[in-house]
Amino acid sequence: MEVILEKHGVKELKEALIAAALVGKLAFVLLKDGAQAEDAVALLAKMQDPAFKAKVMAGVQGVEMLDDEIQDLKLPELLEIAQVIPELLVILKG
Ligand SMILES: [Ca+2]
Repeated sequence: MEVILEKHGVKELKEALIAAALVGKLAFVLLKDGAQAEDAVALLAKMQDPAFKAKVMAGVQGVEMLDDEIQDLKLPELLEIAQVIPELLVILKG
């Protein structure tokens, strides 16, 4: 049972990393020329994108589990989390 919970925590952490990359990338793109009213419009428009919204919500929903998970990370879990890095790079470069 504990193993299942830890696996779940790893999944939440990966989802949170993806959500942070998506939101961070969007904020960077929108705010690099300063904050304008249309940035808020663009953000709202982006939240209408079901794939974007689903990933951000998945990351946000698990965030309360992350404290315990980060304090309890083991090497196999780190390796599993590292598998998310290529997806993060695609988001950040895209
Ligand atoms: Ca802007």
